[in-house]
Amino acid sequence: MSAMEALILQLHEIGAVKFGNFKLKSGIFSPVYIDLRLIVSYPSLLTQISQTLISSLPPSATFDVVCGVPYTALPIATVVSVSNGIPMLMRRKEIKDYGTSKAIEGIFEKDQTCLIIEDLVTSGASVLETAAPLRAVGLKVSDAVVLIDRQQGGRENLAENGIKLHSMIMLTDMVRVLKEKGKIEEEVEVNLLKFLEENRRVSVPSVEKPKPKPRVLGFKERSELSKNPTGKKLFDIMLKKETNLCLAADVGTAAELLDIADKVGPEICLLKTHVDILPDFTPDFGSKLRAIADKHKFLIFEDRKFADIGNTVTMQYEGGIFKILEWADIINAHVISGPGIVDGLKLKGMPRGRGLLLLAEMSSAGNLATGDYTAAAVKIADAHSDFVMGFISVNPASWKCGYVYPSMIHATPGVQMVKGGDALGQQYNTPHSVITERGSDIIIVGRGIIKAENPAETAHEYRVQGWNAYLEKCSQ
Ligand code: 5BU
Repeated sequence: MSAMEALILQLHEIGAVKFGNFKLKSGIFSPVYIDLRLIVSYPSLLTQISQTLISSLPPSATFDVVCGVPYTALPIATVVSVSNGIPMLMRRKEIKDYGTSKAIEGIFEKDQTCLIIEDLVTSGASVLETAAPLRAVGLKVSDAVVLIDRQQGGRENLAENGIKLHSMIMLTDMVRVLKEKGKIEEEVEVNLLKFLEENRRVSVPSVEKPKPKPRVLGFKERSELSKNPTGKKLFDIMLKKETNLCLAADVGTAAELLDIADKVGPEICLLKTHVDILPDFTPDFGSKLRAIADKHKFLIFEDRKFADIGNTVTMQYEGGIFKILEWADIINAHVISGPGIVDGLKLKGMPRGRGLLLLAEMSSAGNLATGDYTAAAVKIADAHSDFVMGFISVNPASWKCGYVYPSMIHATPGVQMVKGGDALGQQYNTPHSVITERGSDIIIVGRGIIKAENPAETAHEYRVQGWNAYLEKCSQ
């Protein structure tokens, strides 16, 4: 009996392979269910699996570190690491909002190659979820090894994302061996082969091609369409610097803000401020930030979220302690008070060539900027396209009315390397999803960068992800 046959029989023996009618994570019903979580209770089996996994790899699959897909493959990866003396990394499913906020735990060097270890692959989605943060921190991911391949498109979906899948056991082999050894009836085998035939490819949401959209215009063409000078300028900066990253510089003091602006400046097209959170704000803050912005060629966006009637916002924009009009290229406003707010802000901003982003959507859970409200914001923007340069948006690709506005810039907050949220309702999507599937132009990243150990390096990673996603979108 071969090692593979022995392994299949043992897995069947411990009840890790069950036959019946089971609903899978992808929603489809399957005549077989494989639960490899049980293997932690069988140390010698776990050791055997871990050893065979590594020895089954072809010589072309070279790597420096291994990373198991959480959670079932973690013990497998640990045993592989320990018994072969290969360092391991761990991917967090949820990123902490305190401490270092790392998605990847462990020590590695940029450009090292990481082998992903997985227990079971159906569509390959879980492997891709682990590959994304590994790649985001600069690791190369070209191979993944799996104990059981359900043969439902995982190999193809991973190949499309540059990952070669090596599998120890194919589901068809497993069924054949169990049938040969008299563990299952012929009817079960026939049933299963029929199921596999009908479910050859389970798609992965993140690698699914977006639905056909009108041709995607690039920033160059869109800059020509923009009627607002700051909108044009922002398109041009994005193109020239090859970045669609906006830093949300929510740091504790003005001094820290100026410091991070200088460090992260080369990576960004836009720096977003909340000037009213700075305890050491002084009247020269604007000119100091402007000097840094000019040095690194980025624009300044004060996320003031004006919401009052037209007459009041003119005073809030120009006056008070902050004198936002003096130094912010871009401001934003809610449309809750109606179009008069745009008229008010325009009165002050237009003569200075400033630009306005309307809040068409928000990133926080349960927010009310949806449906008709979003449509109303788009309508107001359309009527004031000389001053309104774009939107704060979350999913403009889903707008029935808005996505057709290539002259408008769509900027999205709530972005981190891994989908998730914070304890106070913030919701995060990944740069790739925001730019490609959700149809935005700019990723706005705050804590993902400012809480990182090295904000400039991390900003660079976000920039690469955001820009590559833009290029991918344009090439479709
Ligand atoms: P974060 O640390 O990446 O969660 O910061 C997000 C920033 O974007 C923060 O400054 C918010 O005030 C801002 N923001 C947002 O998160 N969601 C929204 O809908 C809008 C702004 Br509008």
